[in-house]
Amino acid sequence: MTNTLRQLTPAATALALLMLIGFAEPALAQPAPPAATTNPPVLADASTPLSEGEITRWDARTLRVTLRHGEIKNLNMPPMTMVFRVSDANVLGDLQPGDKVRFRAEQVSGTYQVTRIEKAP
Ligand SMILES: [Cu+2]
Repeated sequence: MTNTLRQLTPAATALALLMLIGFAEPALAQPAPPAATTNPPVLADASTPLSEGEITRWDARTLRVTLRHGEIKNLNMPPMTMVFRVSDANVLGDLQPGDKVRFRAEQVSGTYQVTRIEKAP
């Protein structure tokens, strides 16, 4: 696609991008169930691997969870301890500090979010 765009005029490129955005939006919006708080975003589900970690802090009021995590391959992130956001307290369920977990983290509009987290077996 990059090669095709390069041959177009700037105006045509802009038009092509607008069309791409126009086509992409309904596809992104469609699979998201309105109130599904425990499900991860559909697009990331199949391809994004779970990472290992341990909850060190969880604040349901601010929706921030601190994880001591191993490598997060999809974010190209080495092991560290850091704070993630969650969209809803239900994402954590009854998990609490000290729990070893597996989780999926994504970068959502500039912030790191945990979109799925479960107790490690
Ligand atoms: Cu990190």
